[in-house]
Amino acid sequence: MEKTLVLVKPDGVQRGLIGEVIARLERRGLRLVGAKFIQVSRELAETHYAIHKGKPFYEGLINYIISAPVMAMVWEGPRAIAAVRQTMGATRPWEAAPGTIRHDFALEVGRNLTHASDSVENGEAEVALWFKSEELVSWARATDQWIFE
Ligand code: IDP
Ligand code: MG
Repeated sequence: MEKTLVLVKPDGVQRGLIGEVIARLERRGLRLVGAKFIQVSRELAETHYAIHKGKPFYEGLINYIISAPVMAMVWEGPRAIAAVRQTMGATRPWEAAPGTIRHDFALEVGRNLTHASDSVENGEAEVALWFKSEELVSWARATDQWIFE
């Protein structure tokens, strides 16, 4: 089963949208396996966003992600990476499809509310970066048989 790292970034936390994001992922059928509310260190932010180092928006991105607490979560399900990216919407909110989180709640790329892993490989690396294995819960949900084929 694929796992993906999901962050409700500081703007989502400040705007009271943690519950909205969780509700949409739950409703989609994804299964929560880990969650923690944390203040991100600059070191973790820089490791997480290392791929963007050198880009014009990099410094702003790091300062954004450490500016207030984030809700970090791991969700799993069949094709969870693609499913969560789809529910989040495109990186640039003005390009995000109606009905997606970024379309429905955001206007600016630097205030786009959420992070979600973009590949199975990155999902595994990001989950390992943000969570210790003992912080992840392996569980069977009562509704699994009605959601997972
Ligand atoms: P993603 O979050 O949809 O995976 P990435 O391209 O990986 O998008 O970029 C990481 C984050 O960096 C974005 O979510 C957004 O917050 C920020 N970002 C990306 N491009 C820009 C930009 O052009 N200006 C400002 N911030 C940006
Ligand atoms: Mg990305």
